[in-house]
Amino acid sequence: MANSVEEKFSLREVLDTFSLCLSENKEVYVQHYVEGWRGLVRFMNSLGSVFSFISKDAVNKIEILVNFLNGENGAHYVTIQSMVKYELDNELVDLTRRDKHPESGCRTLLRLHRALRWLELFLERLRTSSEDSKTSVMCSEAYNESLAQHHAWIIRKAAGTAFWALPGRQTFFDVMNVGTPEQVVAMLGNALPLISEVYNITENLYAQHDLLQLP
Ligand code: 1PZ
Repeated sequence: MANSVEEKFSLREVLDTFSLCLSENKEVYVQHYVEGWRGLVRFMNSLGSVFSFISKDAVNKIEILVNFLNGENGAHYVTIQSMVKYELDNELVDLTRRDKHPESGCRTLLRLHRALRWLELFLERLRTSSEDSKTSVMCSEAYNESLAQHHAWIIRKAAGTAFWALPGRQTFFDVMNVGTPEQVVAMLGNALPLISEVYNITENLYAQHDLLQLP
């Protein structure tokens, strides 16, 4: 009862997962990246069922990547760098329109990568927020600066509606299960630079190969 696994769940552990993403030579491990996302989805689900259309899409993308990782060419999917090289060298990426490879690892990961930017912007707002700040406002501002630019009107509309259902700042902190607001702020201060680093490395890699607009 009281000490179920659910209750021990803490956003600290989830964000820690992102710190495992980087190899010594700054490559990004797909497995830890995907695990980080699984944790975020678990967190989002605990906020209520209004978010299920968002988490379903994230889960679907996670599964696509896990299938590549566990598939016969899994060795090429160990890092984002090796995945990009393998898929490009073998023409496994639809570059201009979705066609033979509508669910490549590269385009799938790009969707999560864009969402990671939303996360970074949102958590930074949360970190620097005051008691009377509104989570729905922080969330939609972060969304408009990032993901929204890649979403069709109908999705933006649905996302905007879901944001209104976000719990207030204090409840949000409670669900994060990290401790006092001061501890949340400290935890975010530690986690954010790591998330940005993972984001920036991926962004540069995709930019280098001209993959930032994959259909
Ligand atoms: C805590 C509050 C959660 C707010 C999350 C903010 C993000 C809103 C995103 C709305 C996405 C809606 C559903 C599906 C969208 C897909 O069309 C796109 C593009 O994929 P394609 O159609 O090209 O295959 N999918 C995405 O952009 C990936 C979205 C993943 C969002 C994960 C959010 C995780 C939040 C963690 C919470 C801490």
